[in-house]
Amino acid sequence: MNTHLHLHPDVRTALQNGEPVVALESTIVAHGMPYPANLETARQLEFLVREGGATPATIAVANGQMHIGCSADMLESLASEEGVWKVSRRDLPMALAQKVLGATTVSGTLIGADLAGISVFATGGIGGVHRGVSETWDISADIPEMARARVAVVSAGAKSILDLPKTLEALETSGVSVLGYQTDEFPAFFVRESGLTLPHRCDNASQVARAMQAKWDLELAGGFLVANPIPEEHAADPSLVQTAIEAGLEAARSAGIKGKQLTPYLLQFINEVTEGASLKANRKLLEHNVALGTAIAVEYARLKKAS
Ligand code: PSU
Ligand code: MN
Repeated sequence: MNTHLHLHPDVRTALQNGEPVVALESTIVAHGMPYPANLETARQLEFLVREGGATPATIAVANGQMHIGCSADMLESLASEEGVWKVSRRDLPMALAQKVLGATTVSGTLIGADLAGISVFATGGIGGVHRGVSETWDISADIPEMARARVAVVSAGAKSILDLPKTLEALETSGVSVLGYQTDEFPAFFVRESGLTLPHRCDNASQVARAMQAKWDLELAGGFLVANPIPEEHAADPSLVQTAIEAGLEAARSAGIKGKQLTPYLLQFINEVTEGASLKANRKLLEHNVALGTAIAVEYARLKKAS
C-alpha cells in the first residue's frame, strides 16, 4: 500500500470484506460551516452511515498522508483549527510534502476514494462552472475529477452561486452521468427546482447501483452525479436564498475575492445573511444525501458480491 495513503482500520476491514463504505468530504467541515455546527454535522453524518449498515470514511490530509477515514481528534482539528488548507488535485502534492492539515474538496475527496476503492461519496453540493466564467475561467476542479474517478457522488445538485446551465453542460462534456433521484429536474441545493431538465432519472437505489455496475464493468472512466433534491419540508424560501446569493456575489466582486477563496466566502456570506436558515437546510440536505449514499453503497456491494 502507498505510504501516502492511510486507511482507517475500520475502512480497511470493510473494503477487504467487500462491505459498503461511504466517503465523506472534509472541506464542508473546515470551510463550509461555522464551528461547532460543522463538528456536530460531521459526527452525525458518520453516525448515519453506520446506522444505514455501511462504514463512513471521512477523507482529509494530515501528517503527510491522505487519510481515508479520520480519527475523532482529526475531525475536531479540521472543524476548529485556523489555517486548514483547502485541498484539490493541484494542492495535494504540497499538502502532503509539507505535512499540513488539509480539508479535501469534492475533487480531493474523489481522489482519495478512488485510490482506496470506495465507490460512493455523499456530500452537500458540488463545485462547478462559476458565474462570469468568460472573464474568470473559474471552473471547479470537481468537474474533471468526477470525469476521472470511478465514484458515484450524491449531492443536492449545486447552488446557484454557480452558473447551473453551464455546469450541466460541462458535466455532459466530461461524460459524467448525471442521474436525477426521484426527479426530472436538476436540484439547486437549498431549493428543489432549477428549471433545468435532466436526461436520466432513477427512482430507487438499486437502479443507481445497476448503472454503476454497467459503467464500470465496461471499464469506462469517471463516475456519476446523483442529484438528490432537498426534502420539501426543509427547503429554503427561494427568494430569500436568491437575494442572499446575489448580495454575496456582489460583495465578493467588490472585495476582489477570487480563486479558491470564492466558494468559502460565498458560503459564509449566505449563512450569515440568512441567519442560520441556510445552515439548517444545509445540514438537513447533507443528512438526506448521506442516507441515500448509504443505501446506494449497500445495494452496490450486494450486486458486486452476487456477480
Ligand atoms: N458547494 C457547496 N458547499 C460546499 C462546497 C461547494 O454548496 O461545501 C465546497 C466543496 O468542498 C467543493 C468546493 O468541492 O467547495 C468547491 O470549491 P471550488 O469552487 O473552489 O472548486
Ligand atoms: Mn475555482
